[in-house]
Amino acid sequence: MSEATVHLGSGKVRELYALDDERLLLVASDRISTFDVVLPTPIPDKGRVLTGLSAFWFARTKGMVPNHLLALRDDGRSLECRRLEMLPVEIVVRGYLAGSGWKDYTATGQVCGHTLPAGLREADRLPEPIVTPATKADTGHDLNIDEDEAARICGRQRYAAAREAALGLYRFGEEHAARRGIIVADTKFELGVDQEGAVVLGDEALTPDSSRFWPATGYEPGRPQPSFDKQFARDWCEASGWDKTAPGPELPADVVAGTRARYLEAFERLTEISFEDYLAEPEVVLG
Ligand code: Q0Z
Repeated sequence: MSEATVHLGSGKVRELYALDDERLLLVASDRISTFDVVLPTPIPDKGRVLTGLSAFWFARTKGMVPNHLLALRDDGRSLECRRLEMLPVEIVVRGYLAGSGWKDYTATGQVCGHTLPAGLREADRLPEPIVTPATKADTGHDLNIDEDEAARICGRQRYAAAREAALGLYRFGEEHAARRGIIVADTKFELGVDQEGAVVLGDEALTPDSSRFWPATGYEPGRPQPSFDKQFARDWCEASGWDKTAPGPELPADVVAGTRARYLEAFERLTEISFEDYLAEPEVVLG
């Protein structure tokens, strides 16, 4: 990294730097968060898996929705990006009923203003994907809002463009993943606007950290589904008796190895590229 690189901010597991007035550098660490807490033990190569997957999706969807990717660095964990004016709402697309969507549905029969059919079970596939925007609340937690509120916040035209982009991206990713045995239950997109006023996909896209990935094998609505990537770590944390407040527990080596293997498996199934080939030349995912 050049000396002029300015650190702009930290996410739970990522760092953001300014390269110049027009370009940012997004760096994915090997940190893992579970139950909303970053664990002290890294998962080797997790940041490379997420960066490679994002770059893979950016390359394959750029004809459908323009995105911020300028370059994938040789370290395999850093993306050079166009600087955008980010929309103040996150666009979540849900194809299955999980998490806060399931919770809201059990309480009200609705999710973010979408009235859903009666009788759905936890983890059921929805008749069609729904868009459920959210704002960053002061607590750092996301606050679900309805689409009308999102349209007021973003401007109607901008919101309409962002929601169509997000729906198209989700349908593409969900179908691609399903053919490779991974259910994308839901996913969060962060979109922005470029200098020409076009809506552009930013941040990371269709990664295990921005999505719920479930193994298609063993999928059974009516109960919570295991996470494709984090389930070993979650199970170990649950069994350890940890009270889920910071700091989290150190993970034992076998749990680290099992979790790393699941991330690599997600990468290889979705990209059909060996992770070894990615490490040798990250740009293979752009082809
Ligand atoms: C992304 C974030 C991270 C902390 C701002 N292309 C872009 N243009 C303008 N802003 C952003 C992007 Cl990606 C942007 N974030 C999220 C990422 C660390 C915060 F790695 N914030």
